[in-house]
Amino acid sequence: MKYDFSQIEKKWQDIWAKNHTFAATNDFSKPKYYALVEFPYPSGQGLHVGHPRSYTAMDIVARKRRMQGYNVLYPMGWDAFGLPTENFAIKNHIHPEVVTKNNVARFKAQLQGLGLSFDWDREINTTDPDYYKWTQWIFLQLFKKGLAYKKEMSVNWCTGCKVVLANEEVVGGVCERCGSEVVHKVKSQWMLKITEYAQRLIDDLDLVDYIDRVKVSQKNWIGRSTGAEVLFDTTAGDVLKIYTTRPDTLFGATYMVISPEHPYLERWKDKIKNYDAVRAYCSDAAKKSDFERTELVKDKTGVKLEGVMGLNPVNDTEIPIFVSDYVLMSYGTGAIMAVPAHDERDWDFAKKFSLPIIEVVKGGDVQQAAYTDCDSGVMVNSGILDGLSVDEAKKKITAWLEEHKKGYPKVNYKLRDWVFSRQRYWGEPIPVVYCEHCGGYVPLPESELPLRLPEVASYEPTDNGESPLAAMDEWVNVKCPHCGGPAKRETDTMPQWAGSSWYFLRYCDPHNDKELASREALEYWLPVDWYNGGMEHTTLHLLYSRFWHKFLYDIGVVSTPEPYQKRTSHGMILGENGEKMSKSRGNVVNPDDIVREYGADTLRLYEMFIGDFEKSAPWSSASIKGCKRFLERIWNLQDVLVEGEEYSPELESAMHKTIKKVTEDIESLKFNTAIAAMMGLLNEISERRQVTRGEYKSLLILLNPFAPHITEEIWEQQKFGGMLNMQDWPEFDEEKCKDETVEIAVQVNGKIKCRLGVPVDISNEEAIALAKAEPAVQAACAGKSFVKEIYVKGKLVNLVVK
Ligand code: ANZ
Ligand code: ZN
Repeated sequence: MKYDFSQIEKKWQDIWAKNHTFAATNDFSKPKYYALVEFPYPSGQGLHVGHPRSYTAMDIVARKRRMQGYNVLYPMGWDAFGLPTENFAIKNHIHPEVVTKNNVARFKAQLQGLGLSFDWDREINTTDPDYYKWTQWIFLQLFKKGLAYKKEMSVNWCTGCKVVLANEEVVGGVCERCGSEVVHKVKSQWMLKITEYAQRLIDDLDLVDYIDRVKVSQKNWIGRSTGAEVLFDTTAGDVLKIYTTRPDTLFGATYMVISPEHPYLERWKDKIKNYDAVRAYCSDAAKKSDFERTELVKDKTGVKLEGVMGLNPVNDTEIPIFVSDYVLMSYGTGAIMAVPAHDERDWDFAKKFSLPIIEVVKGGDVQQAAYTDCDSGVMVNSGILDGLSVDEAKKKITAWLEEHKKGYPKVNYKLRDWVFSRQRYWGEPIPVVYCEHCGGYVPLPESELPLRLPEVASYEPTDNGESPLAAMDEWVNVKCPHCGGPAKRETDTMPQWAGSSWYFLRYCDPHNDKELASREALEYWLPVDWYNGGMEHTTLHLLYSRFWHKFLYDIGVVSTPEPYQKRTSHGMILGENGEKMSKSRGNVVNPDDIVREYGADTLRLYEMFIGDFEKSAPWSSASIKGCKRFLERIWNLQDVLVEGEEYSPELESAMHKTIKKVTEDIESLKFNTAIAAMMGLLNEISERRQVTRGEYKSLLILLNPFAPHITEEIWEQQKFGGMLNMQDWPEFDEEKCKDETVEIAVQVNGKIKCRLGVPVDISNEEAIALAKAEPAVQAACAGKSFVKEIYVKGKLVNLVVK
């Protein structure tokens, strides 16, 4: 019989759906396993070949765990609020809800066509009012605890989308989504105090098992630094506070810089003689993005404040103060002491403005370049610090500053509070009203949740950048829930990151209308045992969701401090030409085409075989054909099947080794080598032109997580009994996995000193090293040097010493 993949795949997908085969049970007495992948944004483009890479990997883990006896939760849903849907709706005059529904239907059909073992009974959608009710509920709890607040601030304004962007959404000075220029604009925004959790978000990385690069990039993003705040007197009378990570270099501070947004500029209006020039410089700076101000330019700009000087607290030297845009108001104190000898930015600036460069750590040539990598240097030109190491100098000067009330130690974080407002329609309404009488924002009572998105005539943001909700008078004007007086609803909506910050909790109990999930279900299922997702989500989604989870832990909703026990990340799938897949490059592979031509099992197998899971890999049409051929050969083994539940003696070792390899490789993301091992086993079986039932069964079970349809079909046709996906995962015997050994003799100067068992295929180097480690050999060679070292394969090691 021919391998008719399309008929087989359809058949099994229907059976699994009808029987709810992969539904997690609510039997909380069983051991549980929670496998998670990032739920997709249902875009109009449909599934990308990148999606199945992550989904298949975790599907393999989920299927294997079920066979190992776990109650497995492997859920899927839709992260469906967001701009692309809204932009499509605006352009085509279709309600975003309709757009979302259509896109979800297409995505779901595509995912089901891949035979992924999701528990579809727990499907969630962030745009469903029954879901976003709880997103709003979490917001209210944050608000009540003072962790959601409104603030006038300079925000990133996308000139294309006409919307405020989070810092994370600005990439290289342009909008991450549309590529338009991003400028600054002052707006009142909802903010979430993620900074309050900065230290715990670092510390608790010790509790979890994330791959290193994820931990490192989270830490860098949070950006903890230790240093000191130092108080500089000024001739204007005010004390100018700066933040430095290098208080040891205080004697090398030859000027100061304050940020264009620093409030002292306004305050010193009458004291700054060139105030007009300073103002003009500041308004130019306001047009630039932070990225342009700090990363892009080597050529530093600035204006010296005429008439105000700073006083270095360690030696009372007067130093000039500049305003320059390389100092940001949003970090530290918005003012710095500049040490050109040991900081590159300061060095560039000092060269341009001919400012003195004073070496305070020995080791470089500071007139030629800033000497920055100077942790091991010795202090010079630094009074009481001379001769000390950098570390000692930091401690001593900080103590001195504290003693003289000129400064104190300080920890800073790069992490900023999370800008949580969007002036858009297609997002969760923020459930608060503004009441003059009550003097501010009043939360809606929880009984009024969900606060539904009302129907609007147009989804277009208004020209002044307000959400289209702002134009709906009858929705906006309400009674204050507190005093009953006239109040106005908040018209901003939440950012797309809101719904995905807690979705993994909802899967635990998705139909609960009393709580976001029952305590019992959360206690059973959490933490997520293994979460795989894209590296691009490391600093945003992963950090945001850890923050929300910690907050929910603090208010007693969840019982674990961390949401995800293990986090791994897959590499991207590139086009056949090795470049990123994109429409403009014309190298996009559509998974539907592959499924039609080769079948879902081949696509799955291929995506797992394509290379090291953690690295990016180019698409290859040739090797997808190889995967198809492998499955056909597995299918054709039916023709050479013989009786016998045992492994035949010739194959026993190969069987055990393959089981061990596949069992272990899945756990360490080495899907490609697991597949290679099964291919190797198939070759050995093929050479013998027969396979016992016992051998075939084990091979089918091992392959089932990778290629679930074909294996299930063979299992049924051969009447191996029951459903394949419910079989026990095969065991291996460690003894039988050992390589065969031979006994060799070890000679020193022609005399046999001992005998040694070694693997048949041991290398020369290994054999010689093992021989030398033998006590009898060491005794014979003590104090002598080796003249000759020979390994005669399978026979002896001969050592000649003098
Ligand atoms: C003097 C100094 C000497 C500095 C030296 C560095 C090297 P991280 O490590 O990223 O925390 N800085 C402080 N506030 C700033 C701001 N708002 N905008 C731009 N730069 C600012 O960086 C801290 C260092 O960056 C601080 O230490 C300060 O320069 C600068 F050899 O002070 B340093
Ligand atoms: Zn009121």
